[in-house]
Amino acid sequence: MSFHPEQFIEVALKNQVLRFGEFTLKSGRKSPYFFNAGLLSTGELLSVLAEGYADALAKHANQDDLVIFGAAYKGIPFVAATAQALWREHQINAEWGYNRKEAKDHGEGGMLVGADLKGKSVWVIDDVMTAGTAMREVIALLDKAGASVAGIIVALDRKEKGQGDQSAIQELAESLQVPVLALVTMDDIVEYVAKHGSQDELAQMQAYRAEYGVS
Ligand code: OMP
Repeated sequence: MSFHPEQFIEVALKNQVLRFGEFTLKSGRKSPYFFNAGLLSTGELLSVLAEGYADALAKHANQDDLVIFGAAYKGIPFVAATAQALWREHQINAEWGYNRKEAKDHGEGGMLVGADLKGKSVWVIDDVMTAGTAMREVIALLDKAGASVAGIIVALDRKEKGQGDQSAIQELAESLQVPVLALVTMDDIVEYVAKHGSQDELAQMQAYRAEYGVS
């Protein structure tokens, strides 16, 4: 299956990756839905996601010297699978790497694994963007490693306010002056719920979007 937002939402719901209910987010916001990318835990689901990232990168990234980076922990399998999908589906031989959360003090040591990032311009792959806090930490980490950001790609853009009135994605795209892409957005999910969900779910999603979302 090639990547299609509506089909992906359907598969995500079937596998409990996407759930409706009451969830407290990292930002403290109380959300009527949650996307748990950790449950993309079969070969098929991981392949669908990785091919989605790879298609978007093949379309939007500079394919010469492409370097992709996954932030620990969830970004690690995603970046590895995406590097494979880029090669298999697009014959793009990207370098890839990731960080450790704890520095290794023996062997090769350090916080970074894989591609040497120093002086490189790197695409960051992550699961979800809400207020952008996690992504800002990744950017600081890359900065410390002497790398710059070429672009950012996430599976889900919740299209929520970041530090100001713009969405976190808009803020990052503006401050870094790089493309920030998403495979699926909150609007795709609302559209899906309007077609296939209950009135109650739709009302809760719309109320949440009115409070924290941006148009
Ligand atoms: P921000 O740092 O606020 O952008 O939140 C992004 C992070 O929140 C993700 O990397 C996840 O760890 C987590 N998250 C989800 O996984 N799924 C969601 O639907 C919402 C969140 C969240 O807590 O906002």
